[in-house]
Amino acid sequence: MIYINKNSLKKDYKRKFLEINGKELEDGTKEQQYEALGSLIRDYVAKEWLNTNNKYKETGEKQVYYFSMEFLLGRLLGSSLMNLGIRDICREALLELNIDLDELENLEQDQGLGNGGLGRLAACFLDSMASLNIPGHGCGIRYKYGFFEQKIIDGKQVELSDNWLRSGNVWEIQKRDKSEIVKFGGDVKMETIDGKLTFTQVNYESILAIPYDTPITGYENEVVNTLRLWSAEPVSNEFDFSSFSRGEFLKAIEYKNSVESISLVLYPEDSFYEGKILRLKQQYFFVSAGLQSIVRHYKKYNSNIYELDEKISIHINDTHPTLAIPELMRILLDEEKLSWEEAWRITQNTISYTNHTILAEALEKWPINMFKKILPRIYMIIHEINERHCKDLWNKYIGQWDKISRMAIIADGFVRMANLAIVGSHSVNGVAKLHTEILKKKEMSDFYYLYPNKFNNKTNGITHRRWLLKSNPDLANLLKETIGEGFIKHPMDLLNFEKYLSDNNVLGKLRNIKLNNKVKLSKEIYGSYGIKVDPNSIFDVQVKRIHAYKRQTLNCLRIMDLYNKLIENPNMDINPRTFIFAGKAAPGYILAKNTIELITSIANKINNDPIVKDKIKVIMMENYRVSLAEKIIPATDLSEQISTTTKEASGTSNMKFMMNGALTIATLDGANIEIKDEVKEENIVIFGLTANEVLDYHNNGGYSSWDIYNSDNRIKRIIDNLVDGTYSYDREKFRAIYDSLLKYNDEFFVLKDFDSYIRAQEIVNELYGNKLNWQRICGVNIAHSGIFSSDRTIKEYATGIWGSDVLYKNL
Ligand code: 26Q
Repeated sequence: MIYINKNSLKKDYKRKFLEINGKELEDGTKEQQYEALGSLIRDYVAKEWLNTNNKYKETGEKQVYYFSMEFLLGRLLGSSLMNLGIRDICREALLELNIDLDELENLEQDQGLGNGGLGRLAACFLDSMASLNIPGHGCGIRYKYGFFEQKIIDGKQVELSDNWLRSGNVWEIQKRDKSEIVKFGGDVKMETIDGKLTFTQVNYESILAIPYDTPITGYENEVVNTLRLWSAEPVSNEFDFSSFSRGEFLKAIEYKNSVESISLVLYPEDSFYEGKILRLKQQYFFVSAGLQSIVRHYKKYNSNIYELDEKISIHINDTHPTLAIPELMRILLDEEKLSWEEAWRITQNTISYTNHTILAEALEKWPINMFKKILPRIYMIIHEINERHCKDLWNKYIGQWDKISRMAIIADGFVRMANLAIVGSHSVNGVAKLHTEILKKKEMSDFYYLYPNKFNNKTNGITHRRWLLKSNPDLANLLKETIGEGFIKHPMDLLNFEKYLSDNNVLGKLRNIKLNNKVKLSKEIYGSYGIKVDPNSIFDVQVKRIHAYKRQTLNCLRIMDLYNKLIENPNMDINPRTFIFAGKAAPGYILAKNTIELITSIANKINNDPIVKDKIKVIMMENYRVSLAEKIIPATDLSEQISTTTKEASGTSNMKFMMNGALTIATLDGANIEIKDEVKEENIVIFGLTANEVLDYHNNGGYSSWDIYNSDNRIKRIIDNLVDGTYSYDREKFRAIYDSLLKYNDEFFVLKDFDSYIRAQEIVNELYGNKLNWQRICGVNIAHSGIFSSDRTIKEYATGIWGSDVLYKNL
């Protein structure tokens, strides 16, 4: 909370503008006006930031560090202003200067240092930790290029680099004096000093890690935590031009580039693992820099290294930062000279791990030879961890070699990161109830029976500050008018909204708010793609990464089916629908890219067909990212959460949609199950195979997509449409999708779930016909969304994993 009035803000802003640009505000470009406002806000934050850090030093309270390869923050201007409690007066002040705040906010480049769910979850968690007065900070990589920018050209995805730092970043502060050295390669020298075996890395390559800190403001509570992102540089950046022959100079430049490549670009794959050397270097780079700086800071204010685990929690976001385990061991053993037993106790107590996927193809494992060469000392430590772990297993599971080899950390020529993460941490959690059950009973069952107490569930959440207050201000205002402002600090209070759902006046307002949001999105769509959509049609939305398991194909097939039906019977009575898609495909994921082409081809056909044009439209919006999600989600009537059951660990957009008053059509997968339990069956539309049915097919076989194709005419027709020229002159264009469904027996049960999906969509159509009831359902969804605030999730992490004292101020 910043105490400032409109006039001083105006004065400060003009002064700031002049200081940066050397000219008057009126003479500046919009970009300059944005930059000056951002810098001013960061100045305002600076004092609270310092105070927060000083307070943490004084109280010596436990600090949480969230280690993640990805932080998908999106834009910061609007949310910072909101958290500081000055967005309204800032809007007024700027208006008096003839500047539109929304316009400036829209100029900000998204900070897109993440792929999707996992990266956005990290961002929501930072927001919740700061807002709940929890001393929790982020640690990651300052990629020069974030997640690629997607263009759709001739119906195909084209990737452009995301040069997000091009015009600078007003939010970050470079802290060169807090740099760390990270060591790669070389050999390990073993010698006995004073009777003790010691290990020293020699002939290594040093890389300089420079931290850039971004303030993370809490909501109106004067807390400012830190997101620290590391950038790689050569240790010495100085070239002595005169002493370099031309060849040496070029070599020096090449060297500089190879070092900087470590923090150059975010890998755009989110569910497929490839053992790339550079990715391993990225992982060690930020983990080592982060841990060194944490331990250095700790030692400055604490004399007893043995109490490190009482003062610090390190949480690893999936296995990507698992090297934190051997790196902390290295620091404690080689630098602090602790015994193995003490170092291991501290490491295990300090580290906790979240799993975000059960897709086998996403499990990280590194070839031993590559690993040893890049991280020789770290490999030795993992080897020792594995030896001790396997010895325990031998004693416990006598003769059960299969089980022991499944549980080993090093086996078959690979280092298995998930096994290391489980063994080296005190807590392993899944991200929704079903997901955690699958981890315990199936994927990680060997470990669950060995360490039952390590495993726990923490159902994901989203910050209602960004995803309701900021992205849907009209809805937030209606809630304030009805139930009061309490829900902002206590999102469970949203339940009080249920009382108002018998009031037709409130339902009418809900309807108008949604319609308004739809009108805004329609304008955006018209502006970007020249396509007119009807704001009174059902906005039926699937926005997320493009992946076979998320089944955008199922969505496409039912649109194709509906189109066939409308062509046959143009007078069919349906509520008009606008099908909206958005999402990026990993650049190397051919089938996903093919799916985008299918969507755009369907759009092309349908949007240009006069027979159906008033009934259905299909839109593929380009370059899905946080700031676009903030526009689409509040304008959505129907949220498509149609993954193959068991495959989506949780999903988080499902929560954002319900919070914004959309109806969900869903399989019983991930957090959809918990959403259903909250809103009750009559306020969500469920279809498809259950988890047990899917697991049963996996275990026992018995599914044939051919049989379905041959026995259902609708399905036969649309599958044939993929290759009969209906959607492309090039009949081979969708062959890969066709083959995945028939030749490869439809791994994700698209055809199996088709009929039940169509029937579910018919129910949606009927529900929409009764306007008041539809609004009531949307209201129930809003009222029950409080439990999916990441504030609830973070409280559970704080009390259940990091140590309840982390939260003591709020208890
Ligand atoms: C791993 C190795 C090499 C290259 C890339 C990766 C990689 C990168 C990102 C693997 C996975 C990811 C991201 C995964 C992800 O976003 N998972 C999602 O996490 C959400 C938050 O928990 C869940 O809601 C989603 O269900 C889950 O898919």
